[in-house]
Amino acid sequence: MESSEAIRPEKMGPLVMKETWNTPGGIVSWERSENIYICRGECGGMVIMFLSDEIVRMKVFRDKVPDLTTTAAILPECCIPHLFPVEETENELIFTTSAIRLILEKSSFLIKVENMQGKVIMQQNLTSWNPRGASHAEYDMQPDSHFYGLGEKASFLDKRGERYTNWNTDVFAPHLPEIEALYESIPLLIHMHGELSYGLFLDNPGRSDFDMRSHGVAFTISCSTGAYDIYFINGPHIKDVVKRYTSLTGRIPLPPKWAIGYHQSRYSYMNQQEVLQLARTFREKRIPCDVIYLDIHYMDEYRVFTFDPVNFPSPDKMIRELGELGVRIVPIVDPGVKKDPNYEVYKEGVLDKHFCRRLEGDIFFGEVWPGISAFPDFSDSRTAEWWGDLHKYYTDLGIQGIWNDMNEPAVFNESKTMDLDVMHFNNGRPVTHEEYHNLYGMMMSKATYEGLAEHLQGERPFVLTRAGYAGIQRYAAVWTGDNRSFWEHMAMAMPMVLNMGLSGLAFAGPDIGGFAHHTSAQLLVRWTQMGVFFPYCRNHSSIGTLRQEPWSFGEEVEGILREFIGLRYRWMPHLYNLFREAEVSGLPVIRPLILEYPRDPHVTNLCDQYLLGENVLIAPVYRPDTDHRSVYLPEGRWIDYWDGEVHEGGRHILAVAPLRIMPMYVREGTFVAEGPLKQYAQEETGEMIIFHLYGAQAEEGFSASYSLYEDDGHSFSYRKGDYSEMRVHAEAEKGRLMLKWSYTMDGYKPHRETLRFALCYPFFETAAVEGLGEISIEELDEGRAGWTRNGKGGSIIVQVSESRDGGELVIVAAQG
Ligand code: MIG
Repeated sequence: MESSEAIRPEKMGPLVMKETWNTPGGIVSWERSENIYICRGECGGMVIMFLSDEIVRMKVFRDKVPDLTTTAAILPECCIPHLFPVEETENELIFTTSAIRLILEKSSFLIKVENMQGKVIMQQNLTSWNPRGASHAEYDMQPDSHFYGLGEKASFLDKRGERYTNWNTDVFAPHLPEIEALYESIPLLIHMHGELSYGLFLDNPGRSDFDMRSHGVAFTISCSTGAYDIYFINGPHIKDVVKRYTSLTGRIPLPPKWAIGYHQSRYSYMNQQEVLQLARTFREKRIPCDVIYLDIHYMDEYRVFTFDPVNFPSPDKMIRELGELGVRIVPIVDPGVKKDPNYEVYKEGVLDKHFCRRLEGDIFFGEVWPGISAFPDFSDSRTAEWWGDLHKYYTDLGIQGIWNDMNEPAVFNESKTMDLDVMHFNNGRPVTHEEYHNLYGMMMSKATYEGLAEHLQGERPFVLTRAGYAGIQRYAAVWTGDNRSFWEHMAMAMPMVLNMGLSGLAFAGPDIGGFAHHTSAQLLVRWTQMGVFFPYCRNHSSIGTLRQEPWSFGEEVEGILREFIGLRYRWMPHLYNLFREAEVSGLPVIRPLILEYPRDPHVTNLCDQYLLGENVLIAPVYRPDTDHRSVYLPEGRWIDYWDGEVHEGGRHILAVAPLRIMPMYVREGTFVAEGPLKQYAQEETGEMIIFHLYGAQAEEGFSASYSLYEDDGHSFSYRKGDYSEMRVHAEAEKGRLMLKWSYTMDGYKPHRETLRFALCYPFFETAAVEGLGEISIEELDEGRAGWTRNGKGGSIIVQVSESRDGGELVIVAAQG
């Protein structure tokens, strides 16, 4: 006799069911509950929350009771709904803030956001979901639409015509123009059309898609699981969007200075002697360097929180010796914990239930470097604390920085990651890995950052991560993973890191020189020239590739690299200032021109040059055997950093760029604060500051300003007010240039007796400086007050004694 198995459905042939997409239908009722508007449709509905005049959260719900939770991307203190007037008409609900009007069409849930002039900023046409839990919305796109953001994506700056998936993925050597998913997922899209820009942030850590390619007059955003929880972020400028997005998801903490120095890495420096020798070579050759990375070979058979007893027998001694040279190490820590009952971390993890499990309770095992491994469930604060605490092992050794890799998480299997049905316990709100995936890496880095902070007792930690989700900037710097030593990848690093900057990731950079494949002398030179003006600056290369330390290609190359790495160190005060700005405002350290010149049609997709801060334009050479390149200068007058030639902007110029030169331009009337050349960021050689002023004039109408932030560079005491801020202002009138400076904050006392001002390539000749004598450069170097002509480009240097009361001086131009 047969059993019921005889009639199992599969035997009847494939079951084809039409998958219908649901929409909420028309609004049947709406209510306000504690400043939250709940609009119910025929099925499901939408919650509308105004987080400010400029930020609106719109979350679609399918059940009766809307779920208002957010992911860890959103700062809880920013998710407070505010009350704004709403007006109901026959067809619409109209919400009004001081900046926007949100119009919800009652028959369809169509949403329009207008500015106060009645111009449509955004239109969301169709919100729908299918029975399997995917959601989807469609938005208007204009003929002049341009798209930015989306974090770490390959290809050009403007994402119009592209389609991307957000699903953190470890693909080896993946930087290809067509790749849709990389290691990081930042579901923030910035849409600029005409004079308007806005951002859409989809807070969904499962798989999502942004398609600006397939629909002609519309773009779509969809996700395959979880909630359609979207934030409208108003502009009108991209800058406003970036500031507001980072007010919602957080900004980078000011890194310790050493973390923004030059870093050297390789997969792997194999033993203690090699690491020490490397550090000594940097010092002997006088090439500045702050950090050496330890890749996976430092561990005992890839067990995290161990050192290999043979190749690294005395890490404490090594770290002490490195410390004397001013070099730190940053070891790699992957999430995979080796399955080995004799290994304390594993044992503890199993006994205390820290590893990701299936619903039924069995631990998920996957293969990574250490062999079969288990993966901590960072979604649970209890586990995150445990993991953070384990870092005491490193901090006790004097380590202050950790490198998180493989935290997508990467697993050596078909899907390249954890099985989708593995659970994350999420402090009592369990979700599947499918719904949680993109948060895994960020929660690892969060646990790491918080653990380090705890054990470093007031020192700023540094975490570098490969994977991340929106908000990762609060915990870690991000590098772009396994690029290759291709010129194309060097060029692609620019739009990639620029868009990362627009997506909140102000502290980012690629592997300089390229990771996989073999670098060449020229590629290393050009890439380093570009890289020393990127926020994160690390040379890293893969096992089995040509060596790519700065001295690997003979003396000429070494000399150029020394010069450029040195330049990063001399510009450290300015760079640090920009990091502080990123912490305070969310604006990126390096910027695409479109951020500063949003009305210039030439720069909508310009990404083979970039701005450091607002006013320094960097134009790297990114092709072999090339000694000229075209550079676009936006409006204004620009001064060639190398020879002082003045160029009128708003046009293209042809820059001459032999190997030792990377074209750089400073906008007229710009201050750049420089310090002394140091071999490592905190070298005790004083805190001399030279304010360089480019293209000063002595004619009425000229003025320039700058503000310099300073603190001890390594502790958190700046958060209690131990920092200083100096305002510098230059203003001209009839043949005289007045310089004024004053401390607007003086909670930190820099170690210096004098201050210097250097007028670089001024438009006038100096006859005198009131109250100061003309002396020699040697006398200036001895610390005397006075001024001197430096020769080059007619620049002059003025030195005064430092005073907490500030001061002023007058530079008198020669007649005629
Ligand atoms: O290639 O730890 O992206 O920087 O050197 C697989 C070894 C594992 C990938 C990282 C790379 C690192 C390497 N890791």
